[in-house]
Amino acid sequence: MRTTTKRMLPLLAATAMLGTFGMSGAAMAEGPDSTSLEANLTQLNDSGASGTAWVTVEGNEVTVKLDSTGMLAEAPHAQHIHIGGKNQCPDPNMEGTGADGAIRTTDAAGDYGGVKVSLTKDGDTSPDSALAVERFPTGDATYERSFEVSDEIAENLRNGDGSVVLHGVDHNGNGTYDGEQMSDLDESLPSEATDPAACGELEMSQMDAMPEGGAETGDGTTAGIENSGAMLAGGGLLTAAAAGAFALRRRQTQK
Ligand SMILES: [Cu+2]
Repeated sequence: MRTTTKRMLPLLAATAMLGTFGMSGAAMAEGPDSTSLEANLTQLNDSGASGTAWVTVEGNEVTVKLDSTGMLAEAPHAQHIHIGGKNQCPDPNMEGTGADGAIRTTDAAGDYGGVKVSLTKDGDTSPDSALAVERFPTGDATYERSFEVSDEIAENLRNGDGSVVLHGVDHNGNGTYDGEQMSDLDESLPSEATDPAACGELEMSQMDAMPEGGAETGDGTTAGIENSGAMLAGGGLLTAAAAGAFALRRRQTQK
C-alpha cells in the first residue's frame, strides 16, 4: 500500500505543476489576450424586456457591462451569468411549470445551467448572492462592474460558455411582484420576482479583436499555440513523472 502511494506522488506533483502551467499561461495573457463576449438579450415570458451584455475576461478578472430595457420599473431584478446545460437560452415558447405555462427559472436549467455569477452591484458575486435582492438593479439596468472569478468560470467564459439571464416578470401587469404562484428558487417570494425576463447567450465578440492591429484571428491562433505549448510541457512533465515513478520502483526493487 505504501509503495503504491509513493509511486502516485510524482504523478500528483506533475498534475499540480500542470495546473500551475495553465494558470501562468492565463496570467501572462494581458491585454491582447483578453477575451470579449457579447450577449443579445431577448425576452422570455413575454416580458417585453431586452438588453445587451458585454463581458471581457482577462485572467480571472471579469468586467461586465449591461443595459436593459422593458424591465418592471422600481422592482429589483436579479441578474446572473448562468453556465451549464447546453449554454443556451430556452425557446421563449417553451411550456414552463409556472402559472399559465410561465417559464420559471429552473424550468430552463437544462438550457442555461445554473447560476455561476451573481451580477450584483456590490459585495459577493457568487451563487450565494443569486437572490440578494437589495444588491441588484431596480428597473432597467445600466450596470458595470469588474470582479474576480474562479479559474473554472474564467475558462468557461473564455470558451464562450454562458448566458446572461435577467429575472423578474410582472406576468399580470399590475406593477408589482405578486401572485399565488411562489418562486421555484425561494418559496417566500412570488414566482414573478424570480421568473426569467430576458436571456442572451454569450458569444465571442468580433468587434473587440479589431482595434489592436486588426488581427481578427490573432486571439484564436495564440490560444492554440499556448495550448499546444502547455500540452507539450505537460507531456514532458508526465514523462518525467513516469520516469520518476520508474526510478522509485527500481530503487525499491534493488533494496
Ligand atoms: Cu439567473
